[in-house]
Amino acid sequence: MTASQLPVLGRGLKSLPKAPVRIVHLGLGAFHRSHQAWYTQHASDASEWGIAAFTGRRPDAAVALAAQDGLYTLIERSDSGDSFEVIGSLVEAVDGADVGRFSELVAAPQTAVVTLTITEVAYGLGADGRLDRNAPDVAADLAVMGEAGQGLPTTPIGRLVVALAARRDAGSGPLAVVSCDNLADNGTVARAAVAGMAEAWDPDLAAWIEENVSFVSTSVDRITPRTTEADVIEVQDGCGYSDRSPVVAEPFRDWVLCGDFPAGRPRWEDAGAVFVDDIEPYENRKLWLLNGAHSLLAYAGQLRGHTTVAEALADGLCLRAVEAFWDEASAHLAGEDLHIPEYRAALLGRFGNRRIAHHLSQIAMDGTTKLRMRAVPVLSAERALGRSGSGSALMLAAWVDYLGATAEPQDPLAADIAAANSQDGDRRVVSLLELLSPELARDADIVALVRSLCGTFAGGPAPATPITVPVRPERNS
Ligand code: CS2
Repeated sequence: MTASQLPVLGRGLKSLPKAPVRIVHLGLGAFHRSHQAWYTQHASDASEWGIAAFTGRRPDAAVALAAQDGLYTLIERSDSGDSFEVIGSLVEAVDGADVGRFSELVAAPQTAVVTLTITEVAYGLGADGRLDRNAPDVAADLAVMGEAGQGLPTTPIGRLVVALAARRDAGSGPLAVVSCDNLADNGTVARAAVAGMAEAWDPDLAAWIEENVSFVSTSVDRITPRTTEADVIEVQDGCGYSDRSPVVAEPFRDWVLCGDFPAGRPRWEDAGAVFVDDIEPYENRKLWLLNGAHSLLAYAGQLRGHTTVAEALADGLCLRAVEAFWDEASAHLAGEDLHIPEYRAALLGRFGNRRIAHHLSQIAMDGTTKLRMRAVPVLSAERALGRSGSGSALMLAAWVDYLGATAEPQDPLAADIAAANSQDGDRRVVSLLELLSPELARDADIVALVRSLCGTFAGGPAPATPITVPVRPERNS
């Protein structure tokens, strides 16, 4: 049978009963589908909790999924083989530009939870932790929303604020907003972003949000590389149907949540999610050890000519850099429950899974936002104890070198990076560090340390080619 003769997933094939929409998601990408949608499907009350998911920048993912009635195959890829599962918790997939439908669903009384995977940069916060109202996209949204509330915003936070206004107007009562982006204290960050936009638009709405919206903090984890054409073909061959939107993920998954759900939630704990009172240690463990090592490998690995996480980890120089950074970070992770040695050992196994082609170029994006959370806190903590912080400084040096070798890095501060890059020597390093932390950039010892570490990853085992930057995917992995 040729591919075009195969039955298509969702068109009468494997139809699953549809749960009512009670969760609205913003940021329909691979990670949402491998993580929150998986947890929702595996909750014991899954039949009561359907997800309506909206894309962020482009409609493509919604169009492809809608054509399959929201169904898709999750390929769970371990280092010994693949297994397949059809996920049916997405009951509606919609273009994010359809702010009307988004508002209608957020305003519906049965909706209890709004989840977000909108990327770290979409929270639009300045260095002071408050919404930067002068950022061009935020200012454009505020202008278009206007006092009469007529226009349609384009930023995720603008869309959420408009939808929350619709919920207030409908009298549908409280609900929970759950950030699933890799940010420290992401619930507080989401609250600050939403409150900042609401205050600028409609102070009464800001007061309503304060009273009625619970911002839940979470630490999310599941390595989800971008789907390739080979994955589509693998599903055809292995499952005997056509699925244009499979998603690939490692077997490991983790979800730690902290906060209230005033209108209820699925029993995600049945699927392994953990609810805690103090999330910070878990967040830091994940952000520093997993994401920190990822960023280090992304910059160092590409400078050494590698393409994927597994390739970079197999390079002794990169591995030693990761271990040195982990030693520093671990010194600031307290608590027996964190099981740091086991966590580190498990990470080496996860990163080393060669069947997962997790591209370094994808992780390298948005370095200014990511390094502020992945490298700066560890370096600052080391300095506060009077230590050099060379392990974290090496991550910054790799980033500085990567920016010197990359024509057009994807970053919200790309223009500032270009301006900094036009300078030389210490001046260049200071200007780049200022984008991460003005305080660190003022410390002459740190500048000298970072500068002395530049060049560490020059001349790799693979020939150095100019580093290229891919098109930005719809949220991340
Ligand atoms: C990665 C994460 O792209 C990145 O910045 O570090 O997306 C990482 O793969 C996930 O957080 C894993 O849970």
